[in-house]
Amino acid sequence: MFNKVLVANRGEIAIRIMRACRELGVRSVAVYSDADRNALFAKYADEAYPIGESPPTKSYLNIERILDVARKAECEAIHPGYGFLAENAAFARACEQEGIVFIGPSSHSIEQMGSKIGSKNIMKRAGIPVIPGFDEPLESAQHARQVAEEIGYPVILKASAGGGGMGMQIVKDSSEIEGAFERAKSVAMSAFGDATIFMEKYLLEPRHIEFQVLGDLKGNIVHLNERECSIQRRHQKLIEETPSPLMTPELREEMGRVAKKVARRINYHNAGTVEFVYSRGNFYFLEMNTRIQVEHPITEMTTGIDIVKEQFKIAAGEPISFSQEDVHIHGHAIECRINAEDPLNDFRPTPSKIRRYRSPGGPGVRVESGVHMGYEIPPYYDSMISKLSVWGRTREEAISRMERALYEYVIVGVLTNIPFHKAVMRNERFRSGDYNTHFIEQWDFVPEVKEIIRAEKEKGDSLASAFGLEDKKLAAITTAVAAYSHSLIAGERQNRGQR
Ligand code: MV4
Repeated sequence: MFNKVLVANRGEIAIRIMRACRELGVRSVAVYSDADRNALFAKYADEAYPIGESPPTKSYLNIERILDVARKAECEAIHPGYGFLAENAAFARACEQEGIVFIGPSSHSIEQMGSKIGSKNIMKRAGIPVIPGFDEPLESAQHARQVAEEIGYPVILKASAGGGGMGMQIVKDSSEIEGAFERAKSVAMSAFGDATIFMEKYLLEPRHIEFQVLGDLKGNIVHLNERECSIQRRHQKLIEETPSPLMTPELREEMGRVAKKVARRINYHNAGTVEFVYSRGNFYFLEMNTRIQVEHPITEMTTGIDIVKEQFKIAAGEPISFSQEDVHIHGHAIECRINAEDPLNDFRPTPSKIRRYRSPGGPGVRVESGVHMGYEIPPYYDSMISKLSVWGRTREEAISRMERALYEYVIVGVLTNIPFHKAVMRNERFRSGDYNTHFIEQWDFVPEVKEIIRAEKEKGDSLASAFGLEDKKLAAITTAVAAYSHSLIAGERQNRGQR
């Protein structure tokens, strides 16, 4: 096992990785930007080094600065977390060339899965079900029009260098195809520096099901079951759960087999996620994420496997210590991403200072967070405050436990999406398990969120209101003390004046 590992990330995932380090007896090294100089993760690490100014391009995306710290601190390995450089093949290659272990797959695997056209053609040739479409670059709007006629509307345009849905254009009929083609290309170029786009049949009522896989350096591959990730907004996941409400043992066995076939086809090692779209009884390979994912805790809660520690062990050359038969699902887990954003204002980010903070606890509750009381949420990075995950023996218990945990979550001073999560947990469609990726866009949630916020204020329907009450009393006392002391001072001045 490594002696010292550099964690090339920040916030909650940096702490999560450092927790695995601490349990494995591995020393952790943090790198932090100017905005994160007082952040919790930098304090948690055994060593912490500044790597530049707050904007990610000047810090967390600066490959040279990060490798420089790794050399100076004599780190044997680097864990990239997710986002930032986690799926950057050049970074993985730079680590390989430096003789520093990149805790993740080979740079070749990252490259292969980084091209959506490329990965789709690799999997198609391996007999893996892929979404019907035209899996070559679209040359012009005219070419797109002709291909769409062949595929049949609705179609979807996607960036080959993309992922996560950015720049996707759903096209309902031929009147929209030229505009959609131009928009898709310009977003692909601006977001990924590569304007290559392709086209697929748009699958109706899609559900986003992903399988966690682990591969070691000896070629062993296991999957750790699925996660349902269909509750997204503008391709930002908000709530994930496992097992998926749509899953049957037979379907899980079949999708799990295909997920392992995908990983094996590219000799994948370390943790990865095979994404599928499920639509009307069929599932299709979508893409493979070559990193640990935000939502990994719910898989850990239902399987008992520490995925981050497995990443360290695999990268250190150890074989996976369990077989597929050893992987069982126990109970049900749900994750809510707690973000500093305003659900009543189109989820716009609301970075500010946390004045009161108390995270929920009790049976079956796990909070991964990088914040603390008094923490100023910087505007430079994503708006995530924490991930609240709960476990229950059944889905119903997990939902009621999530409602209880959301009631307990105290974050005063920052507008968060907690009231939105409370509304989802009460939503009949969600509770039935019969939802798809259009769930949020098809639901007018604002009135329900407003009612929840009103009830919190008026009926104290959240622990935060108790703190708020205390704040009000505190404010009243402070005002009274201030008034009293002013009167004393005024009195003294008057006495002095009379003498
Ligand atoms: C699709 C799809 C339906 N049909 N492709 C691609 C990126 C991934 N994160 C989501 N993607 C999808 N690709 C075809 N041919 C549905 C999704 C999809 C989705 C699409 C629009 C809005 C939200 C979505 C959430 C999950 C999956």
